[in-house]
This record gives sequence, structure tokens and C-alpha cells, in this order.
Amino acid sequence: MRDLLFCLYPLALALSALADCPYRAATSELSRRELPGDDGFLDQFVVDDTNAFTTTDFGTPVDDTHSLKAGDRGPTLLEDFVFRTKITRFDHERIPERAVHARGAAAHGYFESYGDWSNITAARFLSQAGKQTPIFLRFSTVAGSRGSADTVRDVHGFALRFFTEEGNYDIVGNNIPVFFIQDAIQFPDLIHSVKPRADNEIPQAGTAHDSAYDFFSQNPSSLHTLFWALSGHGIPRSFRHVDGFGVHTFRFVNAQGQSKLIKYHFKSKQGRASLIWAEAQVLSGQNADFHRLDLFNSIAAGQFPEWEVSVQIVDEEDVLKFGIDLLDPTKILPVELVPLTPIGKIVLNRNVRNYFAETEQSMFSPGHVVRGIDFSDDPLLQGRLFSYVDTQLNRNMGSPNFEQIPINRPRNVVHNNNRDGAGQQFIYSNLAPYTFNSLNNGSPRPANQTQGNGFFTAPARTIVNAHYVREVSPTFLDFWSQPRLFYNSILPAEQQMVVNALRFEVSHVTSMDVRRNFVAQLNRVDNDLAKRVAESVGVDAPEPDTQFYHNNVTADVSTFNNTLQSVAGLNVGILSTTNSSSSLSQAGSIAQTLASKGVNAMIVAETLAQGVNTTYISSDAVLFDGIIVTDGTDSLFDPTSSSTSPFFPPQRPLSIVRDAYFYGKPVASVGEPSAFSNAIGIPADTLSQQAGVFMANATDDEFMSSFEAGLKHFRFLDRFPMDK
Ligand code: HDE
Repeated sequence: MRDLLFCLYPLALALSALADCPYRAATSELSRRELPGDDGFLDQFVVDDTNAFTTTDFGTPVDDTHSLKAGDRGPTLLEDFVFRTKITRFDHERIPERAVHARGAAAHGYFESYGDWSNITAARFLSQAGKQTPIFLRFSTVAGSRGSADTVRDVHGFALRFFTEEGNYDIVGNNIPVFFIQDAIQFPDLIHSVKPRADNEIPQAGTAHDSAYDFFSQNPSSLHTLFWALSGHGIPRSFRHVDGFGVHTFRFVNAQGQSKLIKYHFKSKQGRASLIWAEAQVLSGQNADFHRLDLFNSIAAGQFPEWEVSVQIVDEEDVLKFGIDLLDPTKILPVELVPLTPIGKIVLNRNVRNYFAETEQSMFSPGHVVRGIDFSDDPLLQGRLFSYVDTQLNRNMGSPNFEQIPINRPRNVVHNNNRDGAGQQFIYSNLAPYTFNSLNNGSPRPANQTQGNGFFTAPARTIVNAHYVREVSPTFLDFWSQPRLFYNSILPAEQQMVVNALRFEVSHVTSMDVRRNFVAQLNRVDNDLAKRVAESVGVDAPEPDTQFYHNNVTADVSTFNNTLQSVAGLNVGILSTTNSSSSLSQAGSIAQTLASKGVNAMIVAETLAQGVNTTYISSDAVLFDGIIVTDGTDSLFDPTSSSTSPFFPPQRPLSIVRDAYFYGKPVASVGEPSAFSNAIGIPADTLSQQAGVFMANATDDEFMSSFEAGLKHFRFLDRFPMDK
């Protein structure tokens, strides 16, 4: 023991020397610019520690780097309030993570209205063309815990808050337009089935296990959402490349009280883009923060992601007209039946300054509504109106004052008779905190449709004379036609991805009965699909059940059948070597051209020599949206001993090229292509005929512009094997 102490002694000396090390000024990235739609509201809460001395929480300047001890080798004293308060604060740093949607990232921005929509809604943020309203948008996965990886397969949250002048309005949506269940009372059951097993807490952030597929097969309302999640929508390339949906039907109500049913759509102006499952799995390990980083870096680089906000508008009396009950959240309203009306756009232009204070403490609720908006009777929505407030009470340690946290505060002043609670931030001066009063001139006064610009319930909302029931509506009972509509509407290669996803997921189910039950459900969607899955999971192929089948299709549900609007924010690996100065200079000029388009061009070489951005040891095909191999790098791709190097794991450059190709990415080579084609394992003359493969002797304009077009195409699906 004594020996050990002596060993540690030099370390202790070194540490105490560190404490005396000269202060080096670090450049701060926190200085902020004025941006459109930014009301600067949060600035008043920002603490700037520059040139400040440390204080306790109660303001006393102190030294909190050494505890108070009886002698320099003696015990720490209970008296030491500096030590006790610092450690106590640390012990209490965490609040409960969200029960679902725990993992996420958010950013600030603004909404801009395309017009004056007061004919259909009294909402002020929609009252004028060009009107800007600050927003906060949080993206998330659902099942994983806060420390899980970004690229797991999951539905993604799209929780949007408008800080309007008449209060906060939240649309707490997802990137998939439908949900698994039709009644909120089933939500705990759904989540218990998809969350990890109770005994060993496995698997983390994934549905590939018995209980999830037991739930899906016993509750076929879940099939439609499951199909979307098992396609590219479950593994997006980035948050910037997802669409958002309000999912439920809501109402717009104008000042006169006339209402319409509406469904929200948020279309990514970047375009939709998805990962391939194999790379999503690798990415979880290579960079568990892939999506968070992409969003943060894009905004920091001034590449502000945008979404067009649209609504489908339906007359009140048409709630059942389309053969779809608009109160059923497991159904889409196909755009062929009711087209989208664009009403505005949202732009994200500012990162959070403190993840905990802003993103973690943001508490959204579908019940945060403003005048001009109203709910529908969708039973899922109705239940959510209870759950979110309840969950915030839990996350805020029981205190109802979570709405007073800066990120949750509305921009207008709050006036009501709610009082006290832990952590109350306001000093209410009204000595008559009740309504109706005479001692405070009757204030605060109730606001409604005609006075105080108040919220009001759409007068057209009626309730039919009915019995109390615990039953599902007969109009909710078709569970199979829309999963089929989705499956019919995606590309054959995407159908293959859904088949493969199901093969992966169901092969993790150990119960034969669950596998059989699930295949029986698939057979109600599509017999060919059911057979393809059955074959790979040891279940007998079912006979067609033709009563369920149809050939309808709908537009715009695929994630691969669209071209990206821009290459900004995409990552390209330019493979080079420190052994060749001409390769490095070629890489430099390619990087410059790509950077002028907003691409993150990363020159990869053995070491971080001058001009190199990253090393082979830190690189992998999954980290790039496309790769370019520069001239003079042949020796790196020789699978024999000459390619080994202490600077990277065996064959890393080769595997980057090969994997990028097999993930369907644009791949390019400059100069003699034999090493490049050997790395992929396909002869150069065959490769050169393929879409998304670019080979040239020089990096001329044509080469660069065809590579850019390849990036916009994003994935070349013909590289993936099909069942038939
Ligand atoms: Fe949520 N959901 N949810 N949900 N949800 C939560 O609230 C719940 C549902 C969604 O970024 C929780 O603050 C019930 C549909 C998002 O902070 C919780 C039901 C949709 C987020 C909750 C649903 C969503 C949540 C957990 C069935 C898409 C993250 C933490 C009726 C339209 C918001 C929290 C953020 C979060 C309950 C179904 C989206 C437990 C009971 C449908 C994007 O209250």
C-alpha cells in the first residue's frame, strides 16, 4: 500500500503543478449573431463567466478547487460548505430522462408564414405573409435511452414549438405520418413491448425481440407504422433529411368560429435521404452521435435546414367521406384524395447554447395550443393531452413550475391564479388570486372567442348522443389496407429492404408461435412478402388471403425515390496518402470544389500531415456520403502485405472503398483505376458502366459535376441483391 502511494506521489505533484498552469484564453464560439425570427428572449438567461471569479450558488466568491482539511494531509472537514454545496449540486444534476423519446437533439429557428390565413385560422402566427415566429424543434428516437446511438432503427420524433405572441403552440409530431395504436390507453403496453426485456434489459433501442413482435402480431393496428419504420424512414441519413407529420387530425378555427379539419406535413427542403441498415449498424459504433453532430455542424456552418409546412384541409362534414376515419391515427389521408396546401416554412438557424438547459429541459405537450387551433376526437390525441403534463411533472421532480424554465416560457406574460410550487420564479403581486374578484378589479379576466383574444373550442364540434363504451369504432377496424398501400408505393429495392428488415427483426424472435403469428399478419398485407419472410425464419409459407389485397398506390412515401435538393452538409472522403504530394494536392483541389458547394470534404491520409483532415484509423465508409480515390494511392489498396501500416487497421483504405460501393454510395477514382476496381472486386470495364461509379484521368469540371449529381442521387439501389 505504501509503495502504491509512493507511485502515485509523482502524479499528485504533476496534478498540483497543473493547477498552477498559466491560464490560456480559449476562443468562445458563444457570441451570437442576430438571425431572422430570433427574438433574443433567451439571452437574458445566459450566464457569461468571462473574467469572473468563482462563487457559490449564493454568490460568495470562493476557491472551489481545494477542500478544507485539517492539515494538508488531514481529513476533510464537515464545515466545508464549498465542498458540500459543490458535491450536492453534482449529485442532483440529473432529472429523469423522457420515458420515451429520451435521445434527441434540438435547435432554434423561425417559422415564416406564406400568407394571411385568417380565413381559416385565428392563429396570429399565420395572420400575415412574411410574418416570422421563433420556433424550437427537437428530433428524437423513441425507444432508446438517453445514451443510446442515433442511428438505431426507430420512429423519429419531430417536436415543434412556436413561441407565438399569444402563447406557445406545440406540434409534437413524428417523421412517420401514422402511429402504432388507436387508443392512448394502449400506450404503456406498446412501449413495454418494444422496450428491453425486464430481466436483462436487452436489447437497447431496438424492436428485434419477442415481445415487440408479439405485440405487433396481436395488435395489427401497429402494422402500418411498423412498415414505415422498417423502410428507410426508420434509419434516416440525418435529422435534416426527415419529413415531419402532426399524425392526428387537428382543427383550424377562424375568429368567426368556422372550423376545418387539418393534417400537418413538414417536407424537408433538403430532400429525404436514408441510410442502409448495414451501415446504420456500423455507424452506431463508429459515431453514436452521427445525427446530433450533423444537425449541430450544419447549423454552425450556416447551412440552415428548412421544411415546408403544409396542411391537408378537410371540411368538418367530410370526416368519414374518404373511406378513412380521420380520427384514426393509423391511417394516412392520401395526397391524391386531399392535396397539400403549403402555408409556410420553418428554418433552423441557431444551435442551443446549453444542451441540458434547452434541449433536455424542453417539455413539449400536444396540449400547448393557441387561439385558432383545436383538437379532434382522435382517442390517441385525447389521451396524449393528459400524458404530457403528467410526464413533465415527473421530469420536473413534481414541481408544476416547468413552464417557467426559460426554454418553456411563453413570450407573452403569464397571468393567472396558479400559485407557488417548488422553484416558483415569479413574484405575484395580486392579493386577490381568485376569479371572480373585486379587490383586483376583476383581473386576471377570462379570455375567450370575443374578448382578450382567447382560446376557444370550435363551435362546430358536436358529440353524438351515445352510450359510454369501452370499444373500438367499426370505422377503425381495417388494419391491413394501408400497410399494403405503403408497400405497393415504394420502389422494388425498398420493398426488398423492408423484407430484409423483417428477416433481421423476426430472426431475433425466439418464440416460434410469435414468428408464425407475425407471418400470418404479414400475409394479410401481401402474400409474396409473407412468403419471403417466412422462408428465412423457418415458418411455413402461407397461402394467399386475397380478400385483403389491392393494387392502390400513393405518391411521395418513398425515401429513395427522390433526389436531394442540395449537397450541402454531406460528407465526402477524399482518399489520399502522405507518400504522394501530387495525390495530396489533387485531393486539395477536389476538396476546394466540393467545399464551394457546402460539402464537408475530408481529405483522408495516414497521418494528420499538412492539408489532411482525418486519418484512415478514424475513417470508415459509413462516415462518408461518397468517396473519391485520388491518383497515386494504389499501394494503399493492395490487399497483400504492402498495404499494412501501423497507422491504420489492416486493409482500412480498401474496406472504405469496398463498403462505400456496397452501401450504394457514389464512388469515384482519378487516374489508373485498377487498384480501385480491385478493392471493390469488380473489373474496371464493368464498373465503369455502372451508375454512381465515376472514373476519370483528371478532376475536370465534368468529373466533379457528375460526382455532385451522384451525391444528389444519394444511393444507387441496383447494387443491392434482390430476391428475384
Ligand atoms: Fe408521445 N410521449 N405519446 N407520441 N411523444 C412523450 O412526453 C405519449 C405519440 C412524441 O422531444 C412523453 O415529454 C402517449 C404520438 C414526441 O420532448 C410522454 C401516447 C406521437 C415526443 C408521451 C403518445 C408522439 C413524445 C415522454 C399515446 C406523434 C418527444 C416525454 C397516446 C404524433 C417530445 C414527454 C420531445 C414524448 C406520451 C403517442 C410524439 C410519455 C401516452 C402519436 C415527438 O408523455
